[in-house]
Formats: sequence, structure tokens, C-alpha cells
Amino acid sequence: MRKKSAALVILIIIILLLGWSIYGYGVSDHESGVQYVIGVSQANMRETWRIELINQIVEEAEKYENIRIITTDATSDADKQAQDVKRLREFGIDLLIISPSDTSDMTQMISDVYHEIPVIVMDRAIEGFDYSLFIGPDNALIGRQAAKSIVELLKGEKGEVLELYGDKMSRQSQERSKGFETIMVDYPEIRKQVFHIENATRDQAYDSLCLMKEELQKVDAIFAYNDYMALGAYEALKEMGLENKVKIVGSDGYAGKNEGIDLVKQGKIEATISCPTGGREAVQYALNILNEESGVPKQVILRSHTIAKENADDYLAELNKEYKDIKETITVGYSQVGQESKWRLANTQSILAAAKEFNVELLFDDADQSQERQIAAVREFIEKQVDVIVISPVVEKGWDEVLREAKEAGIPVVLSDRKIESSEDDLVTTYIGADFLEEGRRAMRWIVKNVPADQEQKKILEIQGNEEASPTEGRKTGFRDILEENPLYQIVYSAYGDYTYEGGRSVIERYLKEHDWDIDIIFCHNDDMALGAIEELERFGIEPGVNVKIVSVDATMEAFKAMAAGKLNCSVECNPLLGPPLMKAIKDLMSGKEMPLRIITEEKVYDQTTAEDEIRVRKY
Ligand code: GYE
Repeated sequence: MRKKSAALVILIIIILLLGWSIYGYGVSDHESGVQYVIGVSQANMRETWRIELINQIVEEAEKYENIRIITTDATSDADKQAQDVKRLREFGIDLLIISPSDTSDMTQMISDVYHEIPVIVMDRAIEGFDYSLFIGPDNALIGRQAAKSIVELLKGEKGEVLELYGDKMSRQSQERSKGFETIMVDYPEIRKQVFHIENATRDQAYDSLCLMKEELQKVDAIFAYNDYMALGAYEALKEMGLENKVKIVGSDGYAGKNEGIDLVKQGKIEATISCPTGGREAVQYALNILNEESGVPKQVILRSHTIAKENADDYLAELNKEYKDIKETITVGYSQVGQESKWRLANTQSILAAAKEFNVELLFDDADQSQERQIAAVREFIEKQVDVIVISPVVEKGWDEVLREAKEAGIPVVLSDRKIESSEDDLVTTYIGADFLEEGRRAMRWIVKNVPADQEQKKILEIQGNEEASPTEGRKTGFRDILEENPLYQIVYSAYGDYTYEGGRSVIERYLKEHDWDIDIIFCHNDDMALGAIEELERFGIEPGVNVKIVSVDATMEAFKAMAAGKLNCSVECNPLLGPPLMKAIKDLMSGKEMPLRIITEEKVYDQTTAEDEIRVRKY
């Protein structure tokens, strides 16, 4: 009897404690002025970069009295991570930051949460775009940087390289390996072999290499996917007296005793490739989202650096430096593509307005779609020693020479809206703009869903933007990614319309001169060309939007009006309002903040079902 009553008393105490902890949590925080509760779901607290991520989030959150952080550790168990998220939701969190488990696809679980509260996904991108913001490194770039470092160590000659790879499931490792391969493929004399270290720990690397004494006699360099495996490898090599023969490159590049930077300074490894976690940025963007500030991007891709003995101290100084006071007036040289489309006019307007709002002195040059004019403008900006140069490059190629001149002049270059192709990873500081590949995919996904092929071939006419422009290349490729999966659709004619109204009109005119009309769908790389095509179709008595379905990109006001009139069927958004995020990035750059590699804007897909409502709220 006594035992029973003791057990009952203990049970009551547990229930009271549990009740207090949940209730008490709510009450005490409410009184302490906590405005937002942010849940952080971490896949495990075993991998160092995941521990570093949580540390950075907690450290940054401590600067803000109005937020409370609750962290969970799924101990590498995907089912537990789903349970953790469920419990965090039951706590009533206002926003979720999640670093997904590598071992399972969390897309659906994250999508369900995203439809109720904002979600920031860290490091490992999930399928699709059902989240508020993705922050992570460019793992392919990390692989390329590691490969360049090893090629330099081997002087580009022949050699044996051992890749110490994390577990096979890790998307981070897969992307690094692909990046590593894109460089190594140019050095056939440097042979490489991959070795999987299941949990990617220092001890497992040490134990594995101690069993490979014979193989290691032939190895000249090791790329370890984190600095802990790099240290384990070093210790094994030292045991065998091979530490001076085999060169090691690691990754993560954290500061602190026996972390990557310290290992470089001790001479145990030759270099480490930094892999920023984005923890600080996650807290800052979480506040932007919770405060409903405009201009929050869809993706922030973080920059990584190669840290070797010669730059380790400078890199540490950079990490620990205080942000500089921003100059009274920042001077920016901006080279704009031209005035070819309504999108461009809205883009220019946004840049000019934001420059005023951010008190930036803007030297603005309109290149009228001429790269030659743009290069001349950049040289003028260098001459005038502006603080920052911004280019919206009319085409992707032919920029290295003038960008090297800007680099030599010590002037950072930011790309706005369009991208370039460059053989060097460090000529551009940051890219702010859209994901053109995804825009092309969205256009074709809409077609598959809304223009069913029903067992008969659907013929597509494509009107492309200007040749060799990054949006043209991206949209063309992305559209074809999905087209290939749907063989009942076929592009039967494709031509350039240069993103202008007249360009779109003349493509239709030319097609009608050479063919009887037999097109089911027109895909235009922007609205202006779609509107020009619509005019020409009507001239020939072909009912746009009915006899032929028309899909375009940009989602400008004119497109919504055409959709509301039934003449255009869909427009994939490409946000031109880059002024605010661009000027914010420039201010951050001038204050000495580390700039992301890419800032990708948030975009949606619109069609006739919502056109009328959208017209009332569109800003451009
Ligand atoms: O789609 C088009 C403009 O570079 C994304 O250029 C921009 C494209 C946009 O002319 O309208």
C-alpha cells in the first residue's frame, strides 16, 4: 500500500513539474517581453558544422531581447527530427529554423510547416521552394576550391589523391565531390580515389588510415571533407612517418584550438576551405521575416575561402574585425542593360529610388544593350574611383579583363539581375537576382499541368531573349529540363526576340511567312515579347490565349492586364525590384561584412485565375 501511494505522489509531482515547465515557460516569457519564439531543429549535435551552426544562432539571438530560441537535437534520427518539429509547433513557435537530416527527404514535412509559419532551411536545400528562405554554402564551389588547392600543391603534375568523403547519403559531400571532380578532370595525371569515413569523425579517419599503410605510401595529397577527418588523417600519417610526404587539405575552417585555421597555422594541414554555417544570418533574416520587412530573398548562398598559412592570420583578423563605420556617402557606378522592356524600366526605377533612400551617390549608365558600352562605363567608374561597381551584364561572356582591372583598382563588383561566366571565382563579390533555370522549369511545369497533351503532340514555339544573356540561357535550359520529361510536347520553332515588344511581334510575323499556323503553345522569355506576339496573332485572326496558349516570364502589370483579358495564360514572376536588397548589400559590403556569394529573389507563378486580384496590388 505504501509503495502505491509513494508512486502516486511521484507521478503527481512529475505531472505538476511538466505542467509548470510548459505553462511556466509561456507565462514567464510573455512577462519578460519576449515577442518571438524561434524553434531550431538540428539533425544532430555530433557533426562539428552543426554544433557551430547552433552556437552561432544562440550567440546572435542573445543580442535581441525580444526573441527566445528553443533548440532540439534529432541525434541523426530523421523520425525524431519530425517529432522535434511537431513538439516545437506545440510550443507555439513563431518561426522554424531547420538544418535537415541528410538521411531522409524532409521536403513534405517542411512544406506542411511552411504553410502555417515561416521556415528557414539551413545548409541542405530540400526539393522545391516550399520554405521562406534557404541559407547555405555553395558546396560545389568548396569542392572546386579544394581541388585548385591540391593541384597547386602537386604543381599540376601527376600524383595520387585520396578523397576522405563523409557518408554517402550526405548531399553536402555529394555536391563537394562533384565540384572537386570538375577541376580534377582537367588533370588526368592526378589520379584520385574516394574513401568513405562513415560518420566523418577524426577518430574514424585515424583508425581507417592506420589500416592503409601500404596504400598511403603511394598517396601524395588528401582532401578531407572536414577538418576533423583532416586532423585524424594527419595523426595517422605522423604515426607512419609520412606527415611530410602527404599534403592535406580540409574543410570547415573554424577558428579555435585544433580547428581548421589552427591546424593550418600549426602546419598539420596545408589549407582548409571555409564552410560558413549562416547561423548569424539566419537570426537576422528571421527577424526581418517576423517583422514583415520587404526584400527578404529566397536563397542566400554563402561565400567560402581557401585559408592557407600565408593568409590564415589575415582571415582570422577579418573574422574578428569590428564593422567599419560606413562612409557618409557611398559612390556607386551602375551599368544598366538598357530600356528594352517594362521589366527593365521597373528595375531601373527601383535602383534609382533605393539609391536615394540609402543615401548612395549613383553614377548611372544605360548601355542600350551594348556590352562594349558597358565595359567602357566600368572603366570610367574605375577612373573615378567609385566605392562599388554594379553591373547588369547584357551578356554572360567577355568580362574577365575589365573585372580584373576593377579588382586591381581595389573596387568590388556586384552583379545585379544578370550573371556572367568567368574562369575565376573571385572577380565578383556578390550576385543579386533570380534563379533563371527555375523560371524556365516553372513555365513548362505550368504548361504540363494546364495544357494537357491528351495523347496528341503539342507544338511549342519559343521566343527567346537576347542571345548569350544569362536569363535567356537559364530559361531555355530550365524549360527543356521539364520538356524532356514530357515527350508529348515539342519545340518546333525557336528564335531570338531580344526581350523587346517588336522582337516578339517580328518572330510571329516571320513564322507566319514561312509556315501555316500549327502552334499550340508559345513560350516567351519575357512579357514584352509575349505582348508583341499577341498583337501579330490578332492581326492574323488567331485568338491569343484561346487558339494558342501563351506563357511568358516577368509578371509585369501589362501581363496581368493581358491575362485578365484572356490573351495571355501564364506569367512566371521575375522580380525587378532589386533596389532595396542591392543597396542593403552595398551598405553591408562597405561596413566590412562578409558578403554572400548569391542572393536569390523570391518569385511566384501567376495565371488567369488570380490576374484580376493581383492587378490591384502589383507594384510594377
Ligand atoms: O526578364 C527582361 C529584361 O534580365 C531578368 O531582362 C532580366 C530580363 C527580363 O529585358 O524583361
